[in-house]
Order: sequence, then structure tokens, then C-alpha cells
Amino acid sequence: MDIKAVTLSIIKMPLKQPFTTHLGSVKEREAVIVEVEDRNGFIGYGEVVAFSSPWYTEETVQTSYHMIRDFLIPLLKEKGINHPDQAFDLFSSVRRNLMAKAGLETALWDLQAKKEGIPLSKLIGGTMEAIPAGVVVGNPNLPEALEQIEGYLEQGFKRVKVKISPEDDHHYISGIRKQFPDLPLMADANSAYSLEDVDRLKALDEFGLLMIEQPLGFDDIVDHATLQGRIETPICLDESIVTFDDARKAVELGSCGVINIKIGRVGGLGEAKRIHDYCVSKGIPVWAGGMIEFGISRAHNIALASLPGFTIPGDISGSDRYWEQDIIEPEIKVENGMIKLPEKPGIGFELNRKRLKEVTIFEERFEF
Ligand code: OSB
Ligand code: MG
Repeated sequence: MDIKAVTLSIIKMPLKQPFTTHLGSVKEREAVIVEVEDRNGFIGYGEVVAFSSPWYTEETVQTSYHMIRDFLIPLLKEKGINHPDQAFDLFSSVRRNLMAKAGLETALWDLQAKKEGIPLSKLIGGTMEAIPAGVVVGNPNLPEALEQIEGYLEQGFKRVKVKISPEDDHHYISGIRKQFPDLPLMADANSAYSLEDVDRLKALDEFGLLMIEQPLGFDDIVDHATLQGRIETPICLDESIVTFDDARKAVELGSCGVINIKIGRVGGLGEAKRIHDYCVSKGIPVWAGGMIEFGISRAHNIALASLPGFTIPGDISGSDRYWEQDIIEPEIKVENGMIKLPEKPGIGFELNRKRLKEVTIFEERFEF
């Protein structure tokens, strides 16, 4: 791909309001922004979505930086590739570290689309002109959550996801249902339950949730199959699906009725698309999961969610959901609950260099 240099920037920004799950609160977000420049002057952008600490997956900002700097960039430099769809194989000598791989791989996809002069969504086979926006409420305080939901519905969001745990689940969901009986609502447990909680989970069936996301172990697909046999609400897997084969096995076992695809969690856009294609062939609906991300990752998500199998609104909100000011321009906007696919080449958004500089805490450039 005739690469000239890769620049890595670690950025840090406070969230407008904390995002809380039973695993803790996120108040501030760090990320690695990846820029890959070719010899024609095109620049592709990527974002590593690992968090500062390993609470959601085992990767962190520091481990992903180490992987990209010390292993992935050297591989790209020594062996090279002709197309971004070869990147995942190129990186296969590095075990896992999927978010690090995705950060670099997505930048290569953006670069390729810019080189071809077409939107990234078109390059990967996207068919939608606009996608429905969904939002996640991470607030265990019911009155505050109700107020937040009210505000998001006024903005037109098509679907709301809330976080639940065994502590307060029935009361919390029942309170939301009382005020919003017809709201397309789903609940994400981030592995807060075990198979001993079948009755608690079964008790949620009456609320007509679109799905319950990752109720059991973060690396489980077997117990989820047992649970799915005992509850009506479709199970959606998030944490448990990190490879194409995880998706295949989960579908074969009947562990879920829906899959949440996150580009970072599965190692890049190529793998995300493969999982999407497989799910379409099996009649399993998919949607794009969020990572409290900045605009670059959001833009990649928008391109991914334009594929035809993304039939359920994802965790894709606008830049202003978490940030006073994003690092891209224009910022991502939700209009009447929809986000328009950009028409410019690549991800269709530029880095806001001034803002990027303000929030960068470390930067390094690697010449090829
Ligand atoms: O489990 O889907 C999750 C955010 C961070 C880590 C894990 C998850 C989430 C979300 C998405 O729920 C929130 C968002 O990006 O708006
Ligand atoms: Mg989740």
C-alpha cells in the first residue's frame, strides 16, 4: 500500500457525565489515534478503543500502544500488504490483541477508500444512505435515567439500551416500562449474572425487551445456550464474540439470537464484515456496538452499520453524546433519530487538528 509513515497519538478527554455499569464508572476516556500516510499524501485514520484499564476486555491503552509500536508496525513495514483485507492475516503471528490490530487495520481501510476516491461504506459493500441512531444510558439511578431517556426520545433516538445487574433489575426495568410502554428497549448486563439467576432473568421476560445483552460470563457461550433455552427474551452476545469462530459456534449452539458486532473487539473491519456476512447467511440479526468512542471510531461504525445485515439500531449516537468537542470535523450529528452516511471519500470526516492537539498527551511518528 506504499506506506510512508504511521503516527500514533494518545489522547485524553473527560466525559460530559460518567458512564456507569456494575463493573464501575468511566469518567475520563483515553484512546490511541492512528494515522497512516502513503506516498501520495493520503492519510487514513483509525482509533484504538481499548480502555485505560482492562475492565471490559484484557487490553488497555498502554498494551495496545505497545503492540502497535513494537509488533504491528514492524510487520507492516517488513512484509507490506496490497489491500487492507490482508492486514488481519499479516497480523496473525500476534495472538489476540484485537483492539490494537483493529486500530491500525481500520486506518488502512480509510486510506484505501481515500485512494480509490469512494466512501468507506461503499468500499465494504454498505447499502444504506442513513442509519438509525441508538443510545446507551449508563446510570443506575432510576429517576435520572428516566429523565435522560426522555431527553433522548425528544431527539428522536430509535432505540434505548440500559445497563442492568441483579441488584435492582426488575424494579429498574419495570420503572422504565411504566413510563415508556412502547419504547424499543434493551438491557446489557456485562456478565453480571450466573446460571443460578435463571429465575431473575426469566422474570424480565414480561417487559418485552428487544434482547438481553451478555447476561453470563464474558467468555462463555455454553451456559448462554442453556439460558436461552429457559427464557423468552433473545440473548445478544457482546464480550463472548471475539473471533469469527466464536460467532459460528455461538450460532450453532443456540447461545444467542442476536450478535453485537464491535470492530475493535473482533480485530478490525474485515473480521467484522465476515461475521456480518455469516450472520446474514444464518438469519441472525446484528447491530453495531459502541465503546464510548471518539469520532474516528464512530465514523468507522457508521460505515459498518450501513451493511444490509445491520437491521437493529446500534449504540451509535452523535459526537455530543459524550464530548464537549470531538476530535473530528464536522462532528457526527443525529437528525430526527438518523445519522446520514457521509459522501466524501474514506470515513468522510477530517481530524480537527486544533482539538486533537489540545487533548494529545503523547505522540510518536514512525517512518517507513
Ligand atoms: O458492553 O456494550 C458494552 C461501553 C463501553 C464498554 C462496553 C459497552 C459499552 C456500551 C456502549 O454499552 C456505550 C456507548 O458507546 O454509547
Ligand atoms: Mg455490551
